[in-house]
Amino acid sequence: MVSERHPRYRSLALRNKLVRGYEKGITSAHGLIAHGRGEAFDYLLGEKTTENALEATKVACAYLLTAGHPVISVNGNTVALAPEEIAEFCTITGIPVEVNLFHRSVERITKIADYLRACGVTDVMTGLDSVELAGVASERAKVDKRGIFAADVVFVPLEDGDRAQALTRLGKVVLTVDLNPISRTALTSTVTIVDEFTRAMKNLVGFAKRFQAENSQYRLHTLKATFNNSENLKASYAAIQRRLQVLSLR
Ligand code: PTJ
Repeated sequence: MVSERHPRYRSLALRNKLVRGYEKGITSAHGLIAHGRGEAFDYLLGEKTTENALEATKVACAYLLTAGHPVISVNGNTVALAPEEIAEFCTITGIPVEVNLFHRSVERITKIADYLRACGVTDVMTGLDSVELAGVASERAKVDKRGIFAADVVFVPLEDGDRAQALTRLGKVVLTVDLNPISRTALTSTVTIVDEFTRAMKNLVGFAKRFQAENSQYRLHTLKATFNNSENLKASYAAIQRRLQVLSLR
């Protein structure tokens, strides 16, 4: 156990979640490495949610709440990091989850689906009855007929660039969370939330509650219509630049 007084408590606690996920057979060994890449970018961003990330989260929420057939695609990292937040978001919005893995195995898919159900997610698709997406050179091409295949809006946090591109080519709205603002996923998605996944999920839950209380379709459509992903990404590059500049002048 890590003491809450440790200056790196939050970061160490997230690592523990992933290691526990790995021990349970939920997270892949590769997922631990992927988290390290994310951490490096989070350091550069100051380990806090930027204004532009919050704006992107708001817009992603607007897309999910106004979609005809939305779906949340989860993997071994996202489920280990924020199962309660995923469950809360699904309960509030009624949006289903699809387990879709890069390092795909039926054993891991089953473990993740069971774990999500135990955490309170009622509608979990496994993609075991799958169809293949064209143009994806990985196991992530195998998607559920009722889920990602049929969806108009897909929320795919911690995605690989190949499939983000393929989903966009298929005309789907792609929403992602990625701490690396220059990844192919970040560059090709409709909305890229450059933020740490657990922080982004908490904010997404907050916005879903607020928007449902407001009940304004006009506000949601305006948020979508006025958002520009490349401008938002530029704000992330600027945030990193500013932070390095401040540090270099100390
Ligand atoms: O569970 P599986 O088999 O589906 O595998 C999941 C991983 C994440 C291993 C797989 O999708 C993968 O290899 O992803 P990539 O291509 O490494 O991309 C993951 C992206 O997420 C990278 O750009 C990381 O910087 C970013 N990332 C990692 N951890 C976080 C993150 N972004 C936000 N929050 C994090 N906690």
